[in-house]
Amino acid sequence: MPHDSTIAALATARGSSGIGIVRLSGPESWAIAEHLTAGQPPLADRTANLRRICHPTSGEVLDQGIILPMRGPHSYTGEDTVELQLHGSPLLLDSVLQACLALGAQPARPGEFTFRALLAGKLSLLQAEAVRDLVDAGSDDELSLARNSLFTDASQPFRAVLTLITRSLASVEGPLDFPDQFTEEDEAGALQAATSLAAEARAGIQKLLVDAQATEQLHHGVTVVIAGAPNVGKSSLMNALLKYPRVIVSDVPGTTRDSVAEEILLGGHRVTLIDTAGLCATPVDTIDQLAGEQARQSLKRADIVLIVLDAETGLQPHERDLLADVRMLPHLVAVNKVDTGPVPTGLAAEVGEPVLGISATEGTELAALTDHLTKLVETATGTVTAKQIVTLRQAGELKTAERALGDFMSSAGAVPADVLTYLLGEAREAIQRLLGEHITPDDILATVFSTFCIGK
Ligand SMILES: Nc1nc2c(ncn2[C@@H]2O[C@H](COP(=O)(O)OP(=O)(O)OP(=O)(O)O)[C@@H](O)[C@H]2O)c(=O)[nH]1
Ligand SMILES: [Mg+2]
Repeated sequence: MPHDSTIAALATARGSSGIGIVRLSGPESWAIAEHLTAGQPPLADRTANLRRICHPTSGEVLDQGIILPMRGPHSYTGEDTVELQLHGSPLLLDSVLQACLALGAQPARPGEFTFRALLAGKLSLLQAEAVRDLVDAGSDDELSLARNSLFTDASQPFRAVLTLITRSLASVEGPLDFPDQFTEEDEAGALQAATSLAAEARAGIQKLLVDAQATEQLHHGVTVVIAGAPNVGKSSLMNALLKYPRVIVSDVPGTTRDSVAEEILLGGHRVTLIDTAGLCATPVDTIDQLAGEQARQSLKRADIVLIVLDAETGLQPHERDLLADVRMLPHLVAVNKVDTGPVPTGLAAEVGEPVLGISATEGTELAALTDHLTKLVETATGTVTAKQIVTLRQAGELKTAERALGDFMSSAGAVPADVLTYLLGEAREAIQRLLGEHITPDDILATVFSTFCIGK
């Protein structure tokens, strides 16, 4: 379905970079590119054309770069497209984008290039979602699953479910459509067959819903909370793990107030690291109390707790309470500041488990700490391995189908056959919508492409 409008957007991330790309798609994209390169040789299709890009009215040279024009339908969107590969200055790229808009292009909406590719039949809806997941992948696991969805036929398990539902529906509809040809016994047999097909479809859906849950967990990653008493070096450790000075460190106890979260990759897994306020025996004021409450809230979100003790002070009474609170969670006890003296004798026995002596400021044993933490992260993610990405939208449709199939199975034989066909029809439509069939472009725009970045 060709579009009348031509869209333009920055296709690379904002910010200074070696190269930045402005992308055009639609019927006017070549004309716009030729206008920007007026007075120079015409652009050759599917060829890297080195050209000066000039302002359409003043003629000022905006940049010199590679222009890559592609005639539709042999392009990502299936339309005429042009990519302008320019110097990666945000101001320069914006000036070229503004020039494209001045020549009649419209600013692209989020995901509009991929949306056009979908409408042109270049991608399926599942592949379009996989493009978004690929771009947004925050861990190796998400990246490889998104690649699988994009480059292999990810629709297969959904289609298998759809086939089962369609066969089940045909079984129920047979006696309705040809009542003369079905004895009562045949009818009972047909209903029996329909029920077992529906049960098989439902089991398939339930497996996919497990993948949906695993996908969600992959997107959220694993949360590691750094906790301990004031001044033990939690923030110093946070900065050391992040490898840059993100949070304030000082020798004043109570420096950290708000919990601070940052993402890192550990063993290719997405990890949210949270630095918290020091937990003290008795808060000295309201702010101290509020900070302590927020730290406890953060601890409730923890998949893994990294407890920090201080080699100089040993184990304090309120640290025992913290240890008791997290004992049932995956955790790791680090004894910081070993550069000032060794881990006190008997501390591990007092803690009741092995401890790791580290120095956040000197880097001592931080590699061992990272290894240990990575293993805990792997254990936390290992239990939720997704076989394929199942997005929230897809999970919503799967749940609708699962409910309808459940209703069908519990009412088969007890309600008129047309109610049963209605329920199976509902299940079938949900899976069809999931696959992008029987769904309007407006719905697709609203449910899928609103979560894309601009320029994709
Ligand atoms: N010698 C030594 N000092 C450290 C080490 N880690 C942190 N410190 C010092 O200990 C003090 C407290 O460090 P922070 O990282 O702010 O401690 P914190 O646990 O975040 O403290 P609060 O935010 O107040 O709870 C600072 O003076 C740090 O320089 C270490 O490994 N060795
Ligand atoms: Mg701190």
